[in-house]
Amino acid sequence: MKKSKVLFGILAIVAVISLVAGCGSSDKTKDQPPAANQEQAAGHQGHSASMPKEDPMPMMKDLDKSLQDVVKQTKAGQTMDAQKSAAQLVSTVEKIVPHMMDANLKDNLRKAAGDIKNTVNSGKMDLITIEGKVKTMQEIMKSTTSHLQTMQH
Ligand SMILES: [Cu+2]
Repeated sequence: MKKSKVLFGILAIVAVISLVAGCGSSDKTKDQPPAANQEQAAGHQGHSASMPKEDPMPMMKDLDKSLQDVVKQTKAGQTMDAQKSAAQLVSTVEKIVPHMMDANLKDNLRKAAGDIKNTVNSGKMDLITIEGKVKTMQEIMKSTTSHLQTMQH
């Protein structure tokens, strides 16, 4: 009588343990990933979850400043400074691009900045050439700003 009760108890415990272990492991893998995705999407409406959580608008101002610097420094014949500003221009573009959802616009913005950088680095920077490329860049920046304004940050 006493012996069979103990045996039943052990069997019951083993059954419960294996049930819990089985359920527990499958629940974990099912529940976690969607929760993480949801958190990332919040606060970045209209944007894909892969975008950085920063506001690209201040970066557009940085971009404009670098562009003005390139023109100023080219006019003053400060080649080294103009090259630094052009490098800054390209790196700011790379920070803005992940926030853009228009592939053509991304491409144009990258090309315009790269074009300015290459011209400044070639050492053959005359003001008329630079100013022409800066004008192109400014047009693309206008489109970029209005494109970014269609999204919430
Ligand atoms: Cu964004």
